[in-house]
Amino acid sequence: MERCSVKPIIPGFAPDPSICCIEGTFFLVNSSFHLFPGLPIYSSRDLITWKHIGNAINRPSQLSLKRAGTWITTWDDGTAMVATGGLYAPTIRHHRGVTYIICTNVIHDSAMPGDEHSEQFIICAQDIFADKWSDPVVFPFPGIDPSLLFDDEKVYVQLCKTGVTFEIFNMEIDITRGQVLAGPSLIWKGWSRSYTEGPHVYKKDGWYYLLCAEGGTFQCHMLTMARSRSIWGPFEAYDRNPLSTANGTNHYIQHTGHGDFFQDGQENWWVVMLGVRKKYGRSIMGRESFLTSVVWDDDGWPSIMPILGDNQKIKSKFDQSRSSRAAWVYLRDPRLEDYHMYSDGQITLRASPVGLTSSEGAISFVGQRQRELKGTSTVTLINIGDPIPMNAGLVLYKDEYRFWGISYNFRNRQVVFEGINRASSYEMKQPVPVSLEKALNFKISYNEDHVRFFFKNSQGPWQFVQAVDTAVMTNFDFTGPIIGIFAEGDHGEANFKNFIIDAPDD
Ligand code: 6LW
Repeated sequence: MERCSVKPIIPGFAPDPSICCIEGTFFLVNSSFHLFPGLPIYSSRDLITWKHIGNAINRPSQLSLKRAGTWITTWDDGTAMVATGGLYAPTIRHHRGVTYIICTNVIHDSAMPGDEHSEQFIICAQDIFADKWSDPVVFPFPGIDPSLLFDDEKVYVQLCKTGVTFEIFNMEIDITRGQVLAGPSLIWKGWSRSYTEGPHVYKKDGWYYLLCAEGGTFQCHMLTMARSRSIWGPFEAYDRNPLSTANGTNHYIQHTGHGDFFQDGQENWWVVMLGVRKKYGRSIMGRESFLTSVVWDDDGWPSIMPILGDNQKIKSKFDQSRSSRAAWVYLRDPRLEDYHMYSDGQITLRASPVGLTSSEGAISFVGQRQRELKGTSTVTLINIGDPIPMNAGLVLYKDEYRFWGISYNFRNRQVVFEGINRASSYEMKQPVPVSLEKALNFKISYNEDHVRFFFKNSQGPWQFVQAVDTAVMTNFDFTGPIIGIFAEGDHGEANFKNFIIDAPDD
């Protein structure tokens, strides 16, 4: 296996990237599924240093993620795919001074598994740094992955119609009202005809180039291309497809696919795409965003430079300001009045009657994306004297079926490790009695192989409670790890301080 230093430009839970360049600054957006705020926006001026500057869905009034639940599909070979509803595969584009994002809200009914439907929506911003995005203009279409093309005076949307097959449709819309003016019409079934999705169209030298992801978002993932003289087709497939895939290689970066081309203002073409860092079958960070260059040949078709690592010229530096307001995430539709974040770093959570296994309801949970493959996260739980019916602690959370946490049960005076992965039949609970204290410290320490859970009293050394092999944390999934604090119980408030995420391992 190739071990190399290649790094994603956006590490940790950053799938389905889309990018646009506005006056020399690049803006990248990712899917965010069940997280609020949703649709994180990252910016860079040099394609090397990236910073999380905001989130396009940042007011609960914009849309509801109440039904962004998770569902599990078990394949014939026994492996499980874990899919989560919510915000899928946004596209970002800039036109005549306005920045647009088009996206899908996948609504999953946990009461009726398999019953998903989707709402397409468009939001816009005049000043992307101001983090003020409009309310969504919603339009119905049974699919995912919408993209936008501004073509002279017309605006086209390309989307993937889901169902038994995944195929690409095009329609003309009125962008201000979301009204369909022409179409939708089928324009391409795909090169492999397997999960043809993630379409984006680029106009170049009189051609409409249609970039798609195919093969499904896991090991068979790829990027393919077709072109046509008309946006309505017929599209001719490139005879050297796929443009890019990691399938069949032993590279560290696997599952590469779903991507977006862009130019840097100096005639260079690039592609940003998703991939995972995979070691011995584990990809603990979920799908992340990678960058590589694109070269057009004399026949007018592009080649994508491989993301290999050792000879990678592209450097990347991710600047995650942990204290920035943009970095904090909650689950689905949070009750923001239940959280108090003080300027000295103290965080108070009102306990929610529903806990981490719930796919609905406002769960008291707040955290940030894990950005480092190897590190330590710690927090101190204070004022723990009273035996109230509450459990509060530190957790590595992916979704309601998969999390691993260490917490304090106020009523039983126990520290409890709890880990579940219901997609892999893994469930473990380990209580440890503790003497009455005023404060407890929790620690999660991680690398690509193992995650370890510790606690300590105000004095004394860290006490090891449990180690989890990351193999039991990995599934074929859409989301990525969040390190968070939570409080579950009938009533009460949990007070935390010194929440430190992704510190270097000690
Ligand atoms: C997304 C699809 C995909 O809608 O995964 O990798 C889906 N590609 O295009 C969820 O992220």
